[in-house]
Amino acid sequence: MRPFRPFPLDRATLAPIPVLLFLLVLGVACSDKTSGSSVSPLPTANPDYEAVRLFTGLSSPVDLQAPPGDTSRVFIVEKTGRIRIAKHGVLLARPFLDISALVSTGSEQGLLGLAFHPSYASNGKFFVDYTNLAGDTRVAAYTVSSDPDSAVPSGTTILAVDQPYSNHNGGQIAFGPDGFLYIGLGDGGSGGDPQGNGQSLATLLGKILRIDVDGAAPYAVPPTNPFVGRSGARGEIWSYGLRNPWRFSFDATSGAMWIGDVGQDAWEEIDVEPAGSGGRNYGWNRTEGTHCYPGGFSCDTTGIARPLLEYGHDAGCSVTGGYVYRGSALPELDGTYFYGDFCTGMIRSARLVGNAATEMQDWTTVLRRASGGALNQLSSFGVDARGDLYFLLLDGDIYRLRRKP
Ligand SMILES: [Ca+2]
Ligand SMILES: [Ca+2]
Repeated sequence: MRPFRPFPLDRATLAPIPVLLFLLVLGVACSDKTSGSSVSPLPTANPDYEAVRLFTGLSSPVDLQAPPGDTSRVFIVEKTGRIRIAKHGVLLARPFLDISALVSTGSEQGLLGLAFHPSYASNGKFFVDYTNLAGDTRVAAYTVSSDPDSAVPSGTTILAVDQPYSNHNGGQIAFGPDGFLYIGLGDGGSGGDPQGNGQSLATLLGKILRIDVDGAAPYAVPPTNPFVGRSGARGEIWSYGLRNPWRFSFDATSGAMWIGDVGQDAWEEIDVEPAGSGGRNYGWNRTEGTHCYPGGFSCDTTGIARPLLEYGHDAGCSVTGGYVYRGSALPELDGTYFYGDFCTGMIRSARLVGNAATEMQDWTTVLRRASGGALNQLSSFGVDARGDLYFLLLDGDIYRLRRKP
């Protein structure tokens, strides 16, 4: 393990500014690559769209959520340990929750995810995923106070997962259309999955979990989970073979789960899982994208779910999964899935028709124009209760996609 890994770029021991230089060098070095097949340019998105900067000066924003039906507020997760509220488009000075005293913030660690209970309006419950001071993953339950813009400051840990390395902590949590809480966990870290966690059903690392936070305290395992009752397997597991599902989301209409799984050295992938299709093996560390890992021409791919999309490290180095657009403001984009790359700020979209990705477009210039052309660390996407789409940059800026006025 190296002492410092840029977030969530874990392939080089580099400080943030050298990372940019590194990427510039990488771009030059790869410009004449003929292998890798992902170089072919995609059509550029319609120039009538723009990204408008709404908020700036946040402390490493990594997630943006809204309680169901709350169209006046968005809640922004700062990796450094606070949840901020933007209300009617204005960032409130006082945080909704501040657990920075509980959180490790090095490399890929931090306060990483937020999910509002589907019945938040009546029960005030929400959940967070963070790295504690020992470097381990905690999922904790909190409640809102009598002030809707302020949470009760102490919560209850509902799930504890030891982390063997500082990187690959996952961190996305989201309620599915079935009302269960899904939790993304990376393979534990280092490189290449040295512990073989991705393919092991005996560990929660390298998985997406599904738990029932209402069925028991601290949670119940849904009896319909795919590995319940299998000897040696953890019942919480929903799907496995994931390296670092840094961001995943549910299509609000179809219920499908879209996963951006960060690759090792060569391939970044997007997986799509039809609603209710638990038990899938996404391949890591036997495969990286559609390719054998660590290389070679053949490997055992029996039972491995192939990604819907992949791109090579000529286009980026760490995929950031996004959302299927289901908002009402841009009806022509209904059903369009947005994703991007942390290292290059690339943004792309695709639509799922049958089992294939179609209508692929490149949106990178939309964000580049708005941000002054810099290489951006695209940490996450977000959607509000209206379905409007946001881009989050680790440097503290948040943008919203809109049609040019
Ligand atoms: Ca880890
Ligand atoms: Ca995979």
